[in-house]
Amino acid sequence: MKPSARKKNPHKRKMFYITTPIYYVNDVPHIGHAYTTIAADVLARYKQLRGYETFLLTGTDEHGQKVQQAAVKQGLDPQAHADRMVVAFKELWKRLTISNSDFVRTTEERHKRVVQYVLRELKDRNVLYQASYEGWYCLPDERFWAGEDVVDGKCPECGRPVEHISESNYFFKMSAYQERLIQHIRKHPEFIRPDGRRNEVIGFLERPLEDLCISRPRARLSWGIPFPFDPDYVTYVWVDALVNYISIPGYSSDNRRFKKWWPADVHLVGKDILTTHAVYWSTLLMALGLELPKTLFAHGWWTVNGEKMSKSRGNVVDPNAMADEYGTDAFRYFLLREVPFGQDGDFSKSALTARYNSELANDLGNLFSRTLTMIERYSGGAVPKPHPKAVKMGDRRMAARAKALYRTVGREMDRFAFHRALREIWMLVDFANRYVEQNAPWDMAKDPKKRPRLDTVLYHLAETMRILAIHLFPFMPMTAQRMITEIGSTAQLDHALKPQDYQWGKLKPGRPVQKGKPLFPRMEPPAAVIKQETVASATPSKENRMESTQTEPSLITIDDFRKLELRVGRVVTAEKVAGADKLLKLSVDIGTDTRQVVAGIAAKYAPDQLIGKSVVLVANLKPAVIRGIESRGMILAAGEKEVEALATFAEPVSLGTRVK
Ligand code: ME8
Repeated sequence: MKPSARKKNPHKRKMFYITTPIYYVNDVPHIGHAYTTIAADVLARYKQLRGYETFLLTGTDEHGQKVQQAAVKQGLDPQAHADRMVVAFKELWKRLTISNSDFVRTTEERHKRVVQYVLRELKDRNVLYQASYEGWYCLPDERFWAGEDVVDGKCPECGRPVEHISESNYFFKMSAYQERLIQHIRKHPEFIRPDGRRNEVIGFLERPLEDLCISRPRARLSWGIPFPFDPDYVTYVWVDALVNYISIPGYSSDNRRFKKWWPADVHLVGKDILTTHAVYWSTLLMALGLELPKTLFAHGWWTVNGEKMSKSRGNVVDPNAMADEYGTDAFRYFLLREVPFGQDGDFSKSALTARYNSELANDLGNLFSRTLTMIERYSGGAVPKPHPKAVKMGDRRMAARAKALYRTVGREMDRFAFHRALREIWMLVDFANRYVEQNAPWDMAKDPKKRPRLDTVLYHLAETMRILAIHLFPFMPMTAQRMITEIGSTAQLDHALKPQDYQWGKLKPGRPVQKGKPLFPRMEPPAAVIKQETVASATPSKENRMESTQTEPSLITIDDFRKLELRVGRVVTAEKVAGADKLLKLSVDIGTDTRQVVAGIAAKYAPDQLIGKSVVLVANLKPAVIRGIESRGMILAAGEKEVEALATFAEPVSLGTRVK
């Protein structure tokens, strides 16, 4: 880079290298694979937007016994099988708008050469030796286990049967690095994340570390990278696979490039493969004299409708089908919003539909569409010019919140807390929705004297949409780019923005807006959700009442009670539900979040009486759909057949406080 060019660059030259696991090609990808890859893409896009030069690497793991067996089953040779399967991964990443910089296949020459170089290096550095080995082998995990580890003839990790094997192999002196590795993990708390996972690895390292068998006799398994100095062996598939992280950025082939990217900033993996990364990979890197990656993040596991996902159960979720049904962006959003990154989560279409309708179609989609409609209707379809003298406190507050997202979203993203970053963004969405209601631009439009105020309000909304779109981009790239364009900005979000683009007031007045189709057309809830319709009503339904008279009252333990997450909330909006006498649709602010709740209290309260009231919200109730409206929580009220009074507070309490 020329010095003059560097001056123009508002950011220092910052690099971000992130990887996903490379997936086995023994089967087609499912939501688990999609999850890791989407998360990596979100981080890469976020960093790129903030001026980093990014490198996102994903790919496929094509050698080894598992893949060979899958090929045999298909009646194909392993290469032909891999060539066929890899298409499903590449197509899916396109479909999910993954912006990977490269895609590695371990059967490519550029990778195989480096694996062989690594083996020679290990030999030259005297960390390889040959020995005969007897032990138990888990074929699906491709791992050896010592006799004492095996539980009833089964693999201690996956529970499947192990085979007894006796053969001569090459071993890597992994044990020699045990102490160094422990020291490294202790000294670098950011190395293994989240914290709980670090403790797991430390726990694993409390036992003596064994050496690692890194070869497989060709006579037993031919589908692997040949040992360069012993034609009787192929490379253990895990060593082959892990090397992808350095082979692609140029280790041993392009030193400048390698120096530019290595060490990786993040290896993103599922918790299933944390040990292979934290222990095998780290010690191999130490043996090669290379730096360790800065962070290894092991995320949690998805189940489906509460069950383990498996082919035999027939419940494997195809990400293509989800993208068809809900759209790519909504699917991406859901995976990262639903579960704190690092924890396990459960996937269900009812949860996806509920979030889709309430957060995307309702909160965000309606806000955006209302903003554009009002600009079209009251401002001739062009972004109006705000009037400095007409700016009020509420406008300043919204602008301050919008500006603050740069810091708050950044803070959460840098901690891998995607769900919290989205929550920060949604606090602005909720604020803007309230802002529309409070300002009622439709009333201002009736009075020509209120023109300056109307223009100011509409400008504030449009500019808020621009800033929202910027922060949403990593999560929902297509939607965010559409928002930006429709609001009349020319920004391209797949490029680095300038720091000032995150500031308030960059949207140019006078630019034409162009309202398109709804961002998220409402979805019919899946049949299973409709069945739950009665759950969130404050007055029990007939069915529920019958059930409660038939069952004996029983005592609950304190632990049962603690399962309830009761929080202080405040009613922000309330309206009647069309066609239902008893129901009101409320939005309840609980500090971190604003919940839409359908409550059976219309016989007792008129909507206006409720606005501003403190209430107790059951915050961890499963979402339900009542009369086609999602209800996320329930408010507590006293009364047998009819509601008599809402539970509220005698003293002021801050929103979101836990009630226990
Ligand atoms: O292990 N929930 O490949 P793999 C969340 N080739 N994530 C899941 C998941 C689930 N239910 N199921 C799979 C391999 N994943 C090796 C990796 S890397 C050098 C070699 C995701 O095809 C998660 O990221 O079995 C997990 O770590 C990965 O897929 C395993 O993919």
